[in-house]
Amino acid sequence: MTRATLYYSPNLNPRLCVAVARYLQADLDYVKASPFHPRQQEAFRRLNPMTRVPVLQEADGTTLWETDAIICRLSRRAGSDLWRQDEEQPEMIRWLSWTAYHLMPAGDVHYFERIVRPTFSDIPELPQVMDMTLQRFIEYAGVLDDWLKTREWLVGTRLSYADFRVATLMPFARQALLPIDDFPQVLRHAAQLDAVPFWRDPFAGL
Ligand SMILES: N[C@@H](CCC(=O)N[C@@H](CS)C(=O)NCC(=O)O)C(=O)O
Repeated sequence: MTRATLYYSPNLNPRLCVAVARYLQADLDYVKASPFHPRQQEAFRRLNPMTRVPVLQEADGTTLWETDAIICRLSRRAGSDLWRQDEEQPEMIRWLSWTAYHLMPAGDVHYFERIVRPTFSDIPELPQVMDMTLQRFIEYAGVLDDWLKTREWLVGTRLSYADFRVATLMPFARQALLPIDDFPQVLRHAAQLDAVPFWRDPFAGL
């Protein structure tokens, strides 16, 4: 019987998805993909109408896209409470939502302009856009830093998926010139995650 497949690339969300899937010891085949490549795009659209990774393709051919949904399924399948099922679930979802609507839109502009765009274009970044999103990133990193002042992990007293989600950008933050050194609790939290299996090198051996 064929196994489920996780399609991924080295970029932000697929990196997160591979790291957490491997942390959960999910029984998957991992397939590297380039869904934006003109030769792969149309075929990939059948897996995900957004033509993006990650995508989980089950053994029966059905697909699930969006990192958070994939991790929800893999966590349930593993019988793990990384994706909280109890009274801590709303708190976990608070951080997933906050990351999607606030932290990531501010930070991923810097990831894209400083890490991704230079690989295919020399169009310069727009200073107004960089300044505005940097100010937002600083404000939101401050919120996270304050929260972590009195907590080891984001939700309750143990690692949850929220910890991975808020740290999506962290492995790329210095290269993206995001001022994370101004946020000691965020750095401490990132160092804790670095000690979690697969977070530092999700692609080892794939
Ligand atoms: N909201 C989606 C975002 C998916 C997405 O934007 N994926 C990007 C990478 S972060 C992608 O597929 N880019 C093309 C590539 O990596 O080759 C999720 O959380 O999974």
